[in-house]
Amino acid sequence: MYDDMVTARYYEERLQEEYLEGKQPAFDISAGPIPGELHLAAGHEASGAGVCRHLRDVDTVTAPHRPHHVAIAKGVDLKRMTAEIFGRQTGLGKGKGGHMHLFDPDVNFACSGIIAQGCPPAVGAALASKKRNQDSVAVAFLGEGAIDQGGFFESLNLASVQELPVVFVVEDNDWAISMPKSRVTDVEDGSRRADGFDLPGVRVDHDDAVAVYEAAGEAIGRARDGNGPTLIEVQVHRRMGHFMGDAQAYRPDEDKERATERDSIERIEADLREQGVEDHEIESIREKAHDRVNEAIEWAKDQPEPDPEEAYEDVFTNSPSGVEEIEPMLEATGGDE
Ligand SMILES: Cc1ncc(C[n+]2csc(CCOP(=O)(O)OP(=O)(O)O)c2C)c(N)n1
Ligand SMILES: [Mg+2]
Repeated sequence: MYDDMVTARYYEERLQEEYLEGKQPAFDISAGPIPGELHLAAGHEASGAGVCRHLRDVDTVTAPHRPHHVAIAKGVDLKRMTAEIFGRQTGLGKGKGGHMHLFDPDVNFACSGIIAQGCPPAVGAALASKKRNQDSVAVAFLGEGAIDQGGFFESLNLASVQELPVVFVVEDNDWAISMPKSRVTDVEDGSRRADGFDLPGVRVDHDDAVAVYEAAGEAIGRARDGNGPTLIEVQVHRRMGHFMGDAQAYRPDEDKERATERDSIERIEADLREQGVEDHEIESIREKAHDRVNEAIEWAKDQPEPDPEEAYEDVFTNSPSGVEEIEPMLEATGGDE
């Protein structure tokens, strides 16, 4: 878990540096080596690491727009993920998706910029697992700002009534862009959303990887054993702005300080030391993580740009030139569907 967490934190520190290159002076979001928005998950690492430690490649994970810590903990190919973020041809989505749309079928990972969007596909994966009599599970990560979305409620309902092997993990960082949680819902403990669907709901009220690991172990075990879904909410912290370039004028200074004073990475380091892990062992994990990240970033930056000719390949749309492209597609799929 420590490895996943330091890898994620350092990865994002490096992405930040790369992202800012060429964006100034007017903060042109499309300029520089990483075009588009970038949402960093510093302060969320404990949740990705604690949950994904229980998962295998065949288990499905869906994540939202702040996905790096989860993707890394799930074992997504770091090089191809980085190439995707840099918009390169060898990226996971051939450079078409960017950092919010990472798909790695080898480890059954997907994320989306549409909040709560990951819930229905996770339920679908869980339903498939049940119908096939497999013991794979699915986990949907979402933010606390997404817990009033219809797709979330419908997913909880279907998962509950069909007793599907799925776990919903709400990462509560207190903010949805500039909107504090208290202005969005009167339910302080989001895991209580489970009550309305007669599901177990658990809240981990501090972002401690071991506490998350324990709560997730129970929930994932229950799902694997055929005993249905669980909703977990984990208190995490948004150490950064909503996205890179967010001046956070809406956020009180004390709140920013609170978010950085509790660092789950320092906490797990302290835990490791307490259990007799030596400083040099901790340092070695950290160094290896840094090397792996730097290697992935160097590799990605060397990759070719996508050929503009391929823009309409692998996408659910017709080319601007028109209808003639659709007819062969209809034929291939068997008619009017
Ligand atoms: C369906 C939908 N509505 C609105 C948005 C715009 N949007 C992007 S992120 C976000 C807030 C998300 O907050 P939260 O779920 O708490 O996740 P966090 O950013 O805090 O990690 C919103 C409203 C969106 N992406 N999708
Ligand atoms: Mg949030």
